[in-house]
Amino acid sequence: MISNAFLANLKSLFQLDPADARLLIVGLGATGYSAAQFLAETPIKFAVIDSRSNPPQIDSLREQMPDVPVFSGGFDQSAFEVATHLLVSPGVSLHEKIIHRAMQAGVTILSDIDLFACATDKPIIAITGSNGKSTVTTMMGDMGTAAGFKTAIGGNLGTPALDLLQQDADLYVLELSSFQLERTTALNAKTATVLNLSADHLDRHDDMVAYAHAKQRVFRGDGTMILNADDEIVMAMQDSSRLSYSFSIYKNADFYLQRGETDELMFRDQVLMRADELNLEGRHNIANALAALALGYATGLDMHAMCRALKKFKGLPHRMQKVAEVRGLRWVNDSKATNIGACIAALQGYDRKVILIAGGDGKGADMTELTPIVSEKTKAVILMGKDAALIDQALNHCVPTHFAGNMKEAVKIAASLGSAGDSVLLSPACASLDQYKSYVDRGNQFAQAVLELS
Ligand code: UMA
Ligand code: ADP
Repeated sequence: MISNAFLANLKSLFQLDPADARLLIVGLGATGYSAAQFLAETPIKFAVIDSRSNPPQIDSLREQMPDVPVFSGGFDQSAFEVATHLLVSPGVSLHEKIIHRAMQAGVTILSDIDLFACATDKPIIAITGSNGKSTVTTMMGDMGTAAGFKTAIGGNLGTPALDLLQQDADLYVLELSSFQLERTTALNAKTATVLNLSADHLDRHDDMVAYAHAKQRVFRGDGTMILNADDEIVMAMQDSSRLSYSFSIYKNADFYLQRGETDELMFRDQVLMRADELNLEGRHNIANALAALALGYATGLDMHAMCRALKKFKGLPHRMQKVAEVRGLRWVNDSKATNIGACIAALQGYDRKVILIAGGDGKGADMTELTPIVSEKTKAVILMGKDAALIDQALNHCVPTHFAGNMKEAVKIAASLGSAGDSVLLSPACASLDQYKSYVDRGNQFAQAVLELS
C-alpha cells in the first residue's frame, strides 16, 4: 500500500527520511492508534506517548506492535528529546509546554491528515466550518455514492482519515476540525469549504483570528474553493487566482435559494429541486444542502444523482431532531449545538415561540451574542450547567430565565411554561462535558425525560 510517491512526498514536505527520522505520535486515542497502524506498514521508525496512565488503545498497541516504544502516564521529556517529528493528536494543544519547546527547537509538527494527504492521489473533498460539518460530510458521502463513486467519509466525523485508506475509495470526504487543520500542511483537496464561522473552541485558540486562520488552512493547495456568500469572514478567504463557487440562502450566488410560492434550490438559472423536498428542519440545512451541491459539482458529480441523494437524506441524530409532539407542544433535540452559532441558526428557523433549554460549558465564548435572537424568538429560557449564571447575566433579563439542576427538571419546567403551538428546543450553545458524557448522552437524557413526561 505504501508507494514511493508517499515517501517522496514526506521527504520533500517534511524532510522526513526513514533513514534518520524518529517520529513521536503524541496521544493514543483514535488518531494516534490509526497513525501507529499505518506507520507500522512503512519503514519509518516511531514511538507513541500519552499523558494518561492507561490510554484506551494501549493494550491492543502493545499486543500488535511489541517493538514500538510506548510511554504513558505523562509527557516524558526524554521521548521528546530524540524525536525529529511529532504527529500530534488533535486533542493535544500545540500550546502544551513540551510541544511548544520542541517546536522552538526545530522539531517538525505534522498530523494524521498530512500522512493521509501524502498517501493518496485520489480526490479529497475537505469540509470545515463552525457548524454543519458532520451534516454536510454525511450528505456528501451519500451524494458521492449516488453518483457512482466508491466514497469513504471520515476525519473528525469519527473514522480517522488513515483508516479510510483501507477502503481503497475513488473519493474521500473528510470532515476537518480547527485542531486538525492548525497542524496540517500537506492537504491539497480537490474541493474544500469553510461552511461558516462563529465563536467556538476559544478555550484552545487564542482568539477568533487564530481560529479563523486554522479553518482557512482547509484551502491549502490549488483546489476549488466553496464559499458561503452569507458569511463575511468566509468570503474574506476568497483567493481570486483560484476557481471558486459561492452558496447562499439569502442572496444571489452560484448555488442559492430562490424564494417564491415554492422555495427552490438553484444553480445559477437552473432549478435543482424544491426546498420542501429536503426532509430536514431548519433553514441552515438548506445552506448545508447548497454547500454539498457546490462541493459535488466542483468535484464532477452528476447533479441529478446528488439531488436524488439529498431527497433521501434524513439528517443526523441530535441535530434539530423532533422528539415528540404532545398536546401541540413540539419537543426538538438539538443537543449537538455546542456553540453559539448553532443555537442562533436553530432559533432563526422558528416562526413559533420557543422555550429554549441551554447551558453547559460555554468554552469562553461571548454569550451576549445570543441576546438579540433569544429576545426575538423565545418566551423563556431554562439554563443549566457550568455557565448557566454567565449566560443569565449575558441575556440581561431580555426574557424570563429559569435554572434547572438536571435535564429532568429542565423538561418539567419547560412543560409547565409551554402551550399548544410552542416548541421546546434543547439547543445548549455549550459543550456538554460538565454534566454529561457527551452531547449524545445529553440528547438521550432529554428525549428520555420528554418520553417519561408524556
Ligand atoms: N491526550 C494526551 N494529553 C492531552 C490531551 C490528550 O495525552 O493533553 C491523549 C488522550 O489521553 C487520549 C488521546 O490523546 O488518549 C486522545 O486523542 P484526541 O483527543 O486527539 O482524540 P482522538 O481519539 O484521536 O479523536 C480525534 C478527535 N478528537 C478531538 O479532536 C478532541 C475526534 O473528534 C475525531 O473523530 C478523531 O480524532 C478521528 O479523526 C471528536 C471531537 O470531539 C469527535 N472533535 C472536536 C469537535 O468536533 O468539536 C474537535
Ligand atoms: P459540526 O460537525 O460542525 O458540529 P453538525 O452537522 O454536527 O456540525 O451540526 C452541529 C450543530 O450545528 C447542530 O446543532 C446543527 O443543528 C447546527 N447546524 C448544522 N448546520 C448548520 C449551519 N449551516 N449553520 C449553523 N448551524 C448549523
